[in-house]
Amino acid sequence: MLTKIEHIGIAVSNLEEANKTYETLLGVAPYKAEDVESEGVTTSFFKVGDSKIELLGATHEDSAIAKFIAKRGEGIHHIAYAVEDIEKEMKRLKNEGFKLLNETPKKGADNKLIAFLHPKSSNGVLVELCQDIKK
Ligand code: CMX
Repeated sequence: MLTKIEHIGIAVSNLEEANKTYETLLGVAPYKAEDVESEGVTTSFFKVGDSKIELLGATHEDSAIAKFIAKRGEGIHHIAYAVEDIEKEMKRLKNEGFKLLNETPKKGADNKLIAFLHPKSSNGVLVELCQDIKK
C-alpha cells in the first residue's frame, strides 16, 4: 500500500535561483541540500507542514532532469509516495502491469530507498516509491 504523498519533485534549470524563489514562496529555508550523483541530480528539500517539496537540478547533460527540461521545460517532475516495504510494493505493482524503471530499490536523496514507475504506466506522471532507510 502507498501510505502518503512523501514529496513532489520539481525540475529546475538553476537550483540556486529556484531555492530563492521557493524560500520566498514557502516562507522557509530548505532543510536539506544533497547531491545524488548516481541519479545526476542536485536537490534541495523544503517542508510545507507535513508535506515536502524537492527541487531537482541536473548535474550533467545526460541527467534525467536535463533531458526532462530540454524536452518539456521546468515543472513537476514526479510524485513520490511513501511505502513501508518497497520490495513488496514493487512486486505488487509489477504484477499489476506497471512498468518499473529499476528492478531493485536504489539509494535516493533524503535517506530513502527509491524506485520509479514509467510515466506511461501512470497517466503521464512519473511515480517514485520511497521507503525510509532505518537508522
Ligand atoms: N514525467 C512525465 N513524463 C515524462 C517524464 C516525467 N518526469 N520524463 C519523461 N517523460 C516522457 C517524455 O516526455 C516522453 O514522452 P513522449 O513519448 O510523449 O514524447 C516519454 O516519457 C519518454 O519515455 P522514454 O523514451 O521511455 O524515456 P526517457 O529517456 O525520456 O526517460 C524516464 C524518461 C522517466 C524513463 C527517465 O527519466 C527515468 O528513468 N527516470 C527515473 C529516474 C529519475 O527521474 N531520476 C531523477 C530524480 C532522482 C531523485 O528524485 O532523486
